Amino acid sequence: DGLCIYFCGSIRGGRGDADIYQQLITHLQSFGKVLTEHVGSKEVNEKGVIKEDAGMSDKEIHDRDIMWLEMSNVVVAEVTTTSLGVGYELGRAVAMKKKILCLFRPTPDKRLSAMIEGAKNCDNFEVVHYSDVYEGFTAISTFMKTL
Ligand code: 6IA
Repeated sequence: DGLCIYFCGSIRGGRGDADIYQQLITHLQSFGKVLTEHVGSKEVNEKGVIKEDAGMSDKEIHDRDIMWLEMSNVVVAEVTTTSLGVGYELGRAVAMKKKILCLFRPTPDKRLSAMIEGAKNCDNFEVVHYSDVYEGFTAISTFMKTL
């Protein structure tokens, strides 16, 4: 149907979880259109873009992403790899009153920012801790049913 999904994941913050982003994006595509498919792309590393988006200035990237965020009905963020851009997108999405799901894979030496963990509420900001991508799929499916 016409559901627009904005997926957030680290780019310049580090591409260590890019494979997970790609799998979560593929799962999200069964619920609607993912506007930010490139976040999972193997063509993107923290230095830049090999193919797609090449030639876009940072201002063009920012303005297009904010436009997509405004168009979206739901925001799903993988927040395990710390990213300023993802944190910024989440803050903007809260201000736009979007429905938000954050997915975090805890490890003994890593805790999620209090500004994300603590933004959790019963209404439109959900934080789910998960351990493997299949649990991530389940969290997404459960969240999508609440829309
Ligand atoms: O601070 P980060 O780069 O980790 O921010 C990542 C977040 O910002 C993602 O959720 C994206 O939605 C957005 N973002 C950051 N860079 C880009 C980009 N190209 N294209 C689209 N969205 C982006 C930048 C490529 C660059 C590495 C040259």
